[in-house]
Amino acid sequence: MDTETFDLLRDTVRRFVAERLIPAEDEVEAADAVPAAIVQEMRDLGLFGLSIPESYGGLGLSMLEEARIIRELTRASVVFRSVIGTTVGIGSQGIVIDGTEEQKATWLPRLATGEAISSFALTEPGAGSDAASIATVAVRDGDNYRLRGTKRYITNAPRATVFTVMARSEPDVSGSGGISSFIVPADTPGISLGRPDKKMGQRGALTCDVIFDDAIVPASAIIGGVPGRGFKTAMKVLDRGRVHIAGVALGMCDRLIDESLRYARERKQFGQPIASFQLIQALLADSKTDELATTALMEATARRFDEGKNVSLEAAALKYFSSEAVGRVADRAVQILGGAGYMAEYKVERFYRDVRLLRIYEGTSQIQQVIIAREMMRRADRGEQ
Ligand code: COS
Repeated sequence: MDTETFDLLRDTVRRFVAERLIPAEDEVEAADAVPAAIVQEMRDLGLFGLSIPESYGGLGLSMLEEARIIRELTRASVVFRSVIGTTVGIGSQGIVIDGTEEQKATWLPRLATGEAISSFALTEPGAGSDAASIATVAVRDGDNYRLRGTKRYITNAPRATVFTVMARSEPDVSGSGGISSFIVPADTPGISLGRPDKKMGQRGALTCDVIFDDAIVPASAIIGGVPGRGFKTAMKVLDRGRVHIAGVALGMCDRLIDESLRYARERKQFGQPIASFQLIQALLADSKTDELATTALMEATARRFDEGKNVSLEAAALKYFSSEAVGRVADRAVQILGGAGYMAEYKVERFYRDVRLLRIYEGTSQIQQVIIAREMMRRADRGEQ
């Protein structure tokens, strides 16, 4: 996208955040739902199509552009981002990266407009960090597969039109090689949803179980058309998703730092604004340093992704660093606001709870550490840095 058009998009999102989303945050928290009118406005702005190629009706943003737009959006409650998050990210990107031409033509134009909403179904009751241990099966039945199993904590499942579902299709192949990714319309008979999950934070972001009880899908629903490649598709999707998450972390950092600074300049103790005290300044300075370091890392990793280079290590490091950094920033924000930081009406309390998930979803911090170290060793084996 040329700079001028991108700046226009960024300004539009910035205005939408300030005028529409931030004022609606309390309503979303109280109702545990994003108003339908806001979801529609997100459609109208083209936000569902950020990452879908232009040839399929999306905005076709680069990774760097997408991360920057997500950063703008998540200055408002991260829950608004979650409405578009799976369609922009993990729910659609399997089709974008590895889908057949027919799969792309069928799904991407509808996802780009937000007419269809996609959701990524990998995690299960018995499989989280160990993604290759999934037990959901896809049993071959003529030209079809029958899906059986339960997926857990599936973001946007209650509003999804389509799931990308990782299931074990090759009974003779153990581990990751026996897994395929399927494109499964949500209205397929045999699919049911569990009760909405009650969460620590991110109220209004919808998650629940998705149960497959002999849901029948055609063999042509396998992403890329070749069975046994689903785990790799999922890993590629997650590599990319981790750069997107850094954009989320940064938007939240920006807001928390704004709130911290504003409060520190207004609040007076001992006859002066608390911002004039060096111990408060140290908290502010550490948060700003975390934000700047995350920005540098995110921009470098997104550029590397856009150059077509492998980012498994870099994206894991970025996700690890950014999610831990925003956790520190949120903790300091509560500390700077003191008693007010603990009170719901000052909003920082909500950010503190919401931000906790970033260190867990799309791979825990500990899994990112594992990926970083393994990739370091692989690169050393190949004589690379
Ligand atoms: N891109 C492309 N291919 C990848 C890949 C990536 N990022 N990561 C792994 N693969 C490939 C490997 O190259 C290997 O291929 P071969 O069999 O041809 O050699 C295959 O996939 C299996 O990889 P690996 O042996 O590393 O699999 P593991 O079971 O050891 O994977 C980790 C371990 C931790 C990397 C994986 O389970 C993981 O990412 N877990 C976290 C999952 C997660 O983020 N869950 C969050 C919920 S989903 S929102």
